Amino acid sequence: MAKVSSKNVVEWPKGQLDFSGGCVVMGVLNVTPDSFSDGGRFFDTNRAIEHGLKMAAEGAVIIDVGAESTRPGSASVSADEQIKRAIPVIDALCKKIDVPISIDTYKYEVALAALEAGAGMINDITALSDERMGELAAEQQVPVALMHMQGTPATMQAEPKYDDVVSEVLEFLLERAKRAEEFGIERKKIFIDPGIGFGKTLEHNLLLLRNIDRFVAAGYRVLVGTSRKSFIGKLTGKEKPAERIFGTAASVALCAAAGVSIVRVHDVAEMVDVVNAINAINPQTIKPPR
Ligand code: HH2
Repeated sequence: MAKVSSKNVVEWPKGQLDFSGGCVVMGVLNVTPDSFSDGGRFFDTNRAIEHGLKMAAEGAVIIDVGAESTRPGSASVSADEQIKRAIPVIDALCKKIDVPISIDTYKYEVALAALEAGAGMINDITALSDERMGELAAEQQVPVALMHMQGTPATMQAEPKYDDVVSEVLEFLLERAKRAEEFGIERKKIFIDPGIGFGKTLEHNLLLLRNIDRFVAAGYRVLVGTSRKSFIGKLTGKEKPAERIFGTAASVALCAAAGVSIVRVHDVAEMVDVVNAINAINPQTIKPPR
């Protein structure tokens, strides 16, 4: 069994995450009409709440609520509309379960409303491009996920270019993580995320995953979202996102074995099995942040 160390438990006023057993699962809850893999399925508030409860029962230790699709080519959704979609769901889930709720947004007003409704984490795909997000997370002592993206969702897949994708993405994330610490966010509450599929070709995604140990060794905890993404479709020939579960499982296993702390997934029950198995086989990979 893995050694239990208090360094492996992250606690804050609204939640706790325990990494002493290894990698943990974040369940994706898209309260959107148009997300790439499950658009429309959980747009209805009651259905979204039910799905959040189901994912928690299946072993998700964080639920990531998003109210704007950021799939390639998508347009941005106003803060008012995101609030209208996400807040009733967050409010209900916080009353029913202890699992921390993360808000997937880069809009300050949405993050603020979500935290007021009980959310306990901010997942920002623009890695605190709005400085108020950093101040908010520091003030409320909540964890943050900082993701790398080249361009914006509307244009990011047009022609992604890097000289050295791994070094450039890592350098960007370390710079943003340092900035987050300067805002007053504790290092143990910062998760860096290479942003699989966000301004990346198939080869870029493969290089990032092949070198995910470099991110793990960089001094911060790592979060990775590969679930059902189009690169899995390209590798497996599976057109429909819902058919990409085994391909997703392969990438989740690789991440968990490399010491990634959180995997962000749609298929919670299946990926909990994957990480539990890998955590048992590979307990030595658990590395608290320096
Ligand atoms: N991927 C998506 C959305 N948010 N956040 C982080 N930190 N990392 C990711 O890889 C990530 C993310 C895209 O997936 P999904 O939410 O299912 O799709 P959509 O953006 O179409 O709603």
